[in-house]
Amino acid sequence: MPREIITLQLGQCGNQIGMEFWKQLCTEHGISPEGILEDFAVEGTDRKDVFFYQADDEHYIPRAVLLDLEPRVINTIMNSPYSKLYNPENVYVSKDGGGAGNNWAHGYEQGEHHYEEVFDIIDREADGSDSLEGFVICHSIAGGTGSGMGSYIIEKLNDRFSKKLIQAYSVFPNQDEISDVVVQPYNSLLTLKRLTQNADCVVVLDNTALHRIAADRLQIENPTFAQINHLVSTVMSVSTATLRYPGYMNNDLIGLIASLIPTPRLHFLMTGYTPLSSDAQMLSIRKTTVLDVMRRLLQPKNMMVSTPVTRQANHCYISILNIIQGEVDPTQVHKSLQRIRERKLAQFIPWGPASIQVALSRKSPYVQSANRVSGLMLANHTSISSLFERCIRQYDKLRKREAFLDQFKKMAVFKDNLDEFDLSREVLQSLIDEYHAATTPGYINWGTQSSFI
Ligand SMILES: Nc1nc2c(ncn2[C@@H]2O[C@H](COP(=O)(O)OP(=O)(O)OP(=O)(O)O)[C@@H](O)[C@H]2O)c(=O)[nH]1
Ligand SMILES: [Mg+2]
Repeated sequence: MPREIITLQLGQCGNQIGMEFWKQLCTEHGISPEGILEDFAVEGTDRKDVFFYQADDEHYIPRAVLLDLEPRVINTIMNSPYSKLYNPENVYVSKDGGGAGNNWAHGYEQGEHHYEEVFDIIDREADGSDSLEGFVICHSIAGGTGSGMGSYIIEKLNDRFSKKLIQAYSVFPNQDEISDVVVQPYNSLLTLKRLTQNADCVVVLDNTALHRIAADRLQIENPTFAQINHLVSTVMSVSTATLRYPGYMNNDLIGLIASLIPTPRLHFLMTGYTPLSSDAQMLSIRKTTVLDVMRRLLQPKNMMVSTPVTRQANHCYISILNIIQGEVDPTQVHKSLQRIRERKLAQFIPWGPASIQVALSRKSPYVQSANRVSGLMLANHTSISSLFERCIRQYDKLRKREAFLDQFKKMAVFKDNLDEFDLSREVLQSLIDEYHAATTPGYINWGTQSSFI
């Protein structure tokens, strides 16, 4: 039985990464930009119906909802070769068209304002699936629409579809560039509260790390969003490969999440991918093995999250899932895992089983790859908390100066007081504390002892 997943893409970033994701999925499943199955793909044993459904005339249509408060990005999609792919009834652009002006509270308020229309679309999509497993949200946490309207929608999804999973692909802002979004820390903090409380799993896509990888590893001097989003769509497509090309394990989202997230709040995942194309040039002169791939996935430089180089605290892995594709001899996997264990290449939590899980995934027969073996690591690592610590530090600085609060006070959420800020800070601080606690054996008693340090 298909376990369908509905994708919601919000704001500029959400729609841009969403568009790349659908392009990639079409290529992998042999679906043309107009949604027609290519002749060479009719015999496929892949599972297209998780992410697509078929219209009366057999066109494949993404289970996707495109939302924005300004028309520019969605217009670009609607003027691209992929314009006929989407169900036009699932494309929603606010009529005022002014965007949320990088203001979380504005986006949140607009979410409330457009609630009926947006949830009509979502309900229709949900009714159209046999066995809906959950929702995937694509957005950035730093702007106004993806963060604010995204927050509102995540809360409502949680209320209305309480038994369905919510997974987010959340883009974190680039810390290396001077941001034009000065209120980024406000927006991020408020969004992170919802991602902590209302999502089941968040795949963190960190623009800081993605830019560094593009610059250092792919030798692209000033990477564009299109180039960065190519990395993002690789992560998104490989992380859903086991759902689309089912094998023995991780065939549904719940299985994937359950194997990575042992405790409910610690659900922010890092990713790593290898080989990147510049590595591939090197690979042409030698043979890649599963061990090479798995070892490389454990190197910080391959991680798509910018945690500090000097590893303070005793940060460690809570869990790891490596999705390996290509020509792999399963006995090599066992040997590689043994080697990694002997050499202590990965430090695990002291309160649970320390193991790297490996999913050998089939991949699209229609996409040629230069590499024999490639791998994506999905990792639950306690050092993700350093991103949240940075967010709180930046927030505190702004808040102390009461900077830019006026534009927030104009919105309903903050009309009477600024409690929502304080509450969000508390939630995020407690998440950080929990990640630190997870590095100690005493974590099993977390939450039961009030004096836990
Ligand atoms: N990786 C990536 N990041 C993006 C992209 N577009 C925007 N961003 C990042 O997203 C953040 C800004 O959020 P946007 O998505 O532009 O904002 P929005 O959700 O449309 O909200 P408003 O425009 O304020 O209504 C910044 O941190 C940008 O660096 C993209 O295509 N790819
Ligand atoms: Mg926008």
